[in-house]
Amino acid sequence: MSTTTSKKLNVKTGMDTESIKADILSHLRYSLATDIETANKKEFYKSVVLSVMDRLHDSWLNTQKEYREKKTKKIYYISMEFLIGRLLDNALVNLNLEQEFRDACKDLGYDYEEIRDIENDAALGNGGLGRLAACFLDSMATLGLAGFGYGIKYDYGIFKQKIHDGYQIERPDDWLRFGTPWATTRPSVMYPVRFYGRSVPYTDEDGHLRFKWENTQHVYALANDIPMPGFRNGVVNNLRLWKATSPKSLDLTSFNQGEYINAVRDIELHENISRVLYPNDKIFVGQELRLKQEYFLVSSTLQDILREYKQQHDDLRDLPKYVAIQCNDTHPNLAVPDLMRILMDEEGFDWETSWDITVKTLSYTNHTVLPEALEKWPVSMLRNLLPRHLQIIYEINKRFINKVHEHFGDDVNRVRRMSIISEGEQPSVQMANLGIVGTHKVNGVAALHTDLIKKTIFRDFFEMYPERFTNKTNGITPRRWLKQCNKPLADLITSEIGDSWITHLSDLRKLDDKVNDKKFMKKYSDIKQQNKERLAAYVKENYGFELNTKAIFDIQIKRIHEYKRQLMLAIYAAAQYNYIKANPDAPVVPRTIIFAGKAAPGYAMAKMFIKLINSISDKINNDPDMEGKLQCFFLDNYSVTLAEQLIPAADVSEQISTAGMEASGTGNMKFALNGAVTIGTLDGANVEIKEEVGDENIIIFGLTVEGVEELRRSGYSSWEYYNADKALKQVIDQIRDGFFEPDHPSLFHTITNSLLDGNDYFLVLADYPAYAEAQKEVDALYSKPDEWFKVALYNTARVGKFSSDRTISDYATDIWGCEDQLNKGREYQGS
Ligand code: CRA
Repeated sequence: MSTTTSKKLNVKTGMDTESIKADILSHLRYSLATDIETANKKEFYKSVVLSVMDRLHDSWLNTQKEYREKKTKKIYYISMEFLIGRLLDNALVNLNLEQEFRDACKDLGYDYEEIRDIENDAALGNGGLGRLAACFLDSMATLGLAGFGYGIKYDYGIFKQKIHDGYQIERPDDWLRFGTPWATTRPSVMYPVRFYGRSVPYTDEDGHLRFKWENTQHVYALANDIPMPGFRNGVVNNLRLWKATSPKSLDLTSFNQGEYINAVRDIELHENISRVLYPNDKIFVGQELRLKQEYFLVSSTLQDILREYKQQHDDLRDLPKYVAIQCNDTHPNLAVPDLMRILMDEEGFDWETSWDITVKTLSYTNHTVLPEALEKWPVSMLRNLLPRHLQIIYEINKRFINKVHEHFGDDVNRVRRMSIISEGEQPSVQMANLGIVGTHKVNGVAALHTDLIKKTIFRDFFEMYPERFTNKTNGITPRRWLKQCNKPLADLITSEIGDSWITHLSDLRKLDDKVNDKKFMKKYSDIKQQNKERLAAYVKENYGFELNTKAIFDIQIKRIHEYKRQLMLAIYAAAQYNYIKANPDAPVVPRTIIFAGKAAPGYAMAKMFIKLINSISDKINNDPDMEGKLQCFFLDNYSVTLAEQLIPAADVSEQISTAGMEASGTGNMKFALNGAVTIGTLDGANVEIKEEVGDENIIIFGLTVEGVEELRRSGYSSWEYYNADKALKQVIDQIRDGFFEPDHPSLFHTITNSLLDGNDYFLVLADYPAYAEAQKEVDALYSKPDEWFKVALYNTARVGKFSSDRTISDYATDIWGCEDQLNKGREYQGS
């Protein structure tokens, strides 16, 4: 290498402000053909990111090289969703270059925050499941695991939510309109993904019956890579997102002009596969395009994994030794028949060998017990789209049913329940059953949830394969969810106990001792106040609404769903309104209730909840009697970026699902870490949060899982609860009679009908009295600020267990067989 090139290379990777400035200017000129005088903010942002990328590329390449040379076991996390949000802050935190980039921007005449805010969220997910995948990528890189994400590069992420006249309106999320500088397209990494055709039998040279999948049509999957840096450890892993493109060579010579135009137009059809993320959270809608997306992801990913593998290893029988594949929910579970197909049809292995490799390589995570979420693909659809896979699934099922007979004897009902193919009017493939049979580990996402799947939806399977089931309680990355989103708190903590907590979150326990340190506690509470004011400024600027920063900030942010019971908090808000109206002179602890969340576009009831919340909010916020006492506000277009603003400002975290329905929750962990007090049911990971923070530091109310069962068994009647609680009855009557929507008094009948005549499946009325009592506890505690902030600090100090670093270490040890990688000293140990 000549000295001039190496000098140039050095400039590109310099870690000081001056070389960063030089690179930003150079990218403006040589990558974007503009200059500092004429560039707009978007262009400036782009050249900032390109300069960050320059500083990632060496580590990115070196990390991959090291994995190759050392033949490190690789972990592939396949997911239809990666809700990664913005990447700039995250990259700079992990590279330890925040200050340098801040200064560089400033010197060049830009405010870093303004530039950061140019970035669109990469919102390639619906909620918890997708955000979990993003936290896992951060943790895998930080722990130095060779962990790779595989997903789809949707042109449109989760829709943008607008509120018009109180109603949700969906708008396309055109996040790639100006491209994204984070993704590198790799023309050399492209695979055909086949569909349709038929399975053709033939006899091979050894006289064995084999099958070929013929007459298929195909699209191409093109790799786009996004770097995933670990926290200050030089590791950069990869998130590979596939984009659908049409077949390379259309033979245009044979076309007349009309055919030519049509052929070009068909390109659109092929590319539709990666066009848009399905916006449904926990509801299975059996659309063919979605099935195509799932197979598109699985097929391209397996081809990529096996190509890589073959470059380094000779014998596919060793696959499970060097490769672990985690399926995020059942969405990628076609990996079971597809890996079988490749091993048998393309690699020539027999069934038993292929099965052994497949089961040992794959594992699957279950994220919900809600029956309507479980994927069941119609056999007819599979037969058309993936005939060879369907044939393999039938064979898997046949062999499995034989085993069930061996294990349980002739128990027809059990066989019916366990069959991968459900018979009936529309026979379908139960993707969860396929996942349990075809993988070596199935995990739930919180202790309670794992117990539940063993006892309920997967009970038969648990009895047959108890060793397959394991719990891996979810976690969140402390880099994004404390260090980045709550810098003042992160800095305070670091100044007291050092910064080892960033990668060893349990070290926050050292803060336990600070509860009696008045000076520290003053700073801790001041930071909460500061964060509330920061949020208030944002709301003022964007909505013209003034939040009362002296009030309790009581926040519920998550997808809108009946089981999450946003309705219960809305009823509480209305009941408070009524109370204040009736008792104008009574002292009240001021409260500001904040909601945010999207409803699936086809989920009418959830959309009605949004309208109701907005109607109640209007009533409250426009009544002068509420001033200084009560506010209620729905923030539109909930996103990762909005969560980063809301969570640090919360006093109260609402985690109020019907017990047994929220598999884990991860927002609950983020709030607790940032010092909000949880009001919640004994559901999902709330149970474990309570164990960690202590009973006195969390406000638990309502029915337990057993209580719910018992109540349903003994005959629940929501009318009884309605008649028994005056305040509750008053609110329900108001909702029903048009008090909140006088121009359209019957608007909310679907809601009140479901609560009363529909007998309130989610037990809102049953839990309401206990909830209202719990809210009184919140008021009482908040009235004693010293007590309140002690409780808050115990939350911050004691939720170390919920670091996704811990979750990933558990996966590495119990599922992926790569615990040796955890101890390679690649971890940041604190400065
Ligand atoms: N909606 C669960 O409901 C859980 C996440 C991540 C969910 C949450 O309680 O925290 O997964 N389930 O494990 C899901 O998506 C398909 O099921 C979720 O995000």
